[in-house]
Amino acid sequence: MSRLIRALIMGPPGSGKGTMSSRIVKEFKLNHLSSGDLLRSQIQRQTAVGVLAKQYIDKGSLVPDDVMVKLITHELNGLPPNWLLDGFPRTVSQADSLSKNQTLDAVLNLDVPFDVIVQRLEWRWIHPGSDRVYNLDWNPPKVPFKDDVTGEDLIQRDDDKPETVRARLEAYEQLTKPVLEFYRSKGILTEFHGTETNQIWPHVNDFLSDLLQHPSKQSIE
Ligand code: G5P
Ligand code: MG
Repeated sequence: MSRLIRALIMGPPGSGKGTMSSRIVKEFKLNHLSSGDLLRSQIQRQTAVGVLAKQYIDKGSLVPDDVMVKLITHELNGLPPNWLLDGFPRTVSQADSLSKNQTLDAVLNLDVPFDVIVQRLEWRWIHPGSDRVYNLDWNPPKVPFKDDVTGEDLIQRDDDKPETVRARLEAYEQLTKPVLEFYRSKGILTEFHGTETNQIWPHVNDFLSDLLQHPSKQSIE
């Protein structure tokens, strides 16, 4: 499996992008870059980008395009060309900028209904040091509220409050859904429908295995 893949994973907040990404990364040895994890690390370190981003994230709004494009471009330039990008692009303008700088092999969209998402986010706890994701109901930590690997405390994300989740879903509907159309029109979008990560994962696995064996199937400059 020597071919390099540059792929995006998309889907509404809470659709399981992070959970699916860890499975993909493990199976296909891709570098995972999550825009949300990156922003939370900037917030934790109180950088200028982090201070600015927090004002938007806490309201459930998107961080301005110019800030995001600069941040992600810088990170991607430092990665080998074998990555899975999660949470970027989230606007058509971001998608446009990305297409000027990078070639993409695949865009995967997790089409999970909104009604199953809200409950999931209420029950999500994360390990801030590693961004490992748990769910009290679905994949609980071995010891309650402690990270399985380090034993450190888990926390809840500030933007997982129900009113902020509603704002995030609205931002998704208005600004991010058009990005799906952007990639659909380029013939590079593959959709995965379902309500459970375990149910969607075998299809994602088959799709990426197939892409690795038939590299010329898709890809846009
Ligand atoms: P993020 O961090 O990118 P979102 O809103 O896109 O945030 P989020 O919340 O990280 O996405 P996810 O990664 O799609 O969700 O989902 P996940 O964490 O894997 O799973 C959610 C929960 O469900 C977990 O508890 C998991 O265990 C559980 N789960 C998974 N599968 C199942 C299942 O099958 N069943 C059950 N029952 N549970 C399951 O972005 C955060 C903010 O940063 C800014 C924005 O303000 C954004 O709101 N931002 C940007 N702003 C502008 N442009 C960009 N490109 C930006 N990127 C980030
Ligand atoms: Mg995530």
